[in-house]
Amino acid sequence: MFGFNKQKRDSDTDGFFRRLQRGLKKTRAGLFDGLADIFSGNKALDPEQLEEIEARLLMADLGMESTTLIMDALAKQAKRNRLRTLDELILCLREQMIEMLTPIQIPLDPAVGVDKPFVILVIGVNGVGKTTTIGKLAHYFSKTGNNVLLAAGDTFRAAAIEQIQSWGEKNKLPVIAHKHGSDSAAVIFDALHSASARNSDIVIADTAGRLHNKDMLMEELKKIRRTISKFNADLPLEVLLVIDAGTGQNALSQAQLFHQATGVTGIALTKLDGTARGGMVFALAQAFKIPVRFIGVGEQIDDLRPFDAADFVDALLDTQS
Ligand SMILES: Nc1nc2c(ncn2[C@@H]2O[C@H](COP(=O)(O)OP(=O)(O)OP(=O)(O)O)[C@@H](O)[C@H]2O)c(=O)[nH]1
Ligand SMILES: [Mg+2]
Repeated sequence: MFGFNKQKRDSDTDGFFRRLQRGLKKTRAGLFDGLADIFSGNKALDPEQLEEIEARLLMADLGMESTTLIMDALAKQAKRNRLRTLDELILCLREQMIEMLTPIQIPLDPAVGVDKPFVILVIGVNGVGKTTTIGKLAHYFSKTGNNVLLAAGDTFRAAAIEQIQSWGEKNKLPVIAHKHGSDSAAVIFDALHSASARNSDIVIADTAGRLHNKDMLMEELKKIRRTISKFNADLPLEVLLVIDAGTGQNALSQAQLFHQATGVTGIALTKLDGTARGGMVFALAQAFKIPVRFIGVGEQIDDLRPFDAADFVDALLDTQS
């Protein structure tokens, strides 16, 4: 609609952006469908009309804190008689939303540590896309010249080992695996040894999906973390929490409980090509300030990109083409 950011995209990125835009369609519809009727074109929105927008932001999972911040900005604009059209509203939302998400746009940089390898421990509830994200991450980091090794740390779910091995084959990368049912921490310890021997740059470790409210499983994650420190307390470690973007407000309790158990350092948002609930990113950003490192918009090896606040907001608001 507005054409921001357009010049910086090539056709590949453009395809990615379109999928993101389609994935966020439902959220966008919830925010804007039928909203044009409340604008008169020459008068700014009144407090009652602003309430309608507030309700829509809350419905779109933005959470109370983000919604309040946005509504404060909108109220200021309305006072200056600037909120007279839907386009003016969208411009104001765009500015506010980008401002909110920019602090969590911190790319994952595996070159930060002195010691090697850089370890990425991938955690999250069942079925959110952990193993698929690992396949995509392996591709992403190999492409930029890193030696990547994978650890089949999900020893629990049937066929989980075969699944990560198949991503290893696709990426032509080694996968360290033990038997089904064996100790997950031991697999990861073994992978770290192997990575040292091979001089690998990055180890990406899978873990079994677990419910965030099951104490025993969360204890296992703590044990994995301790094992990594035992191997070398100075290893740079990213604890990457994978969240399904279709989740809505439950994402907040997932983030909270995983963060309590393991100290999450980054988030990967998956399935943004499906029927995503984009508003929850704002709620997450306000509540935890944990960087969103990557977003996934599909099941293929190349369907992962670093998170970009402006792109995300433009896809959500349709302020791009
Ligand atoms: N559309 C879409 N599907 C995805 C995406 N990421 C993962 N999936 C699909 O989601 C399903 C679950 O993905 P997995 O990677 O196995 O998820 P997981 O978190 O490892 O699952 P568990 O190990 O069982 O906990 C698979 O069918 C994936 O293909 C994505 O970004 N978009
Ligand atoms: Mg898995």
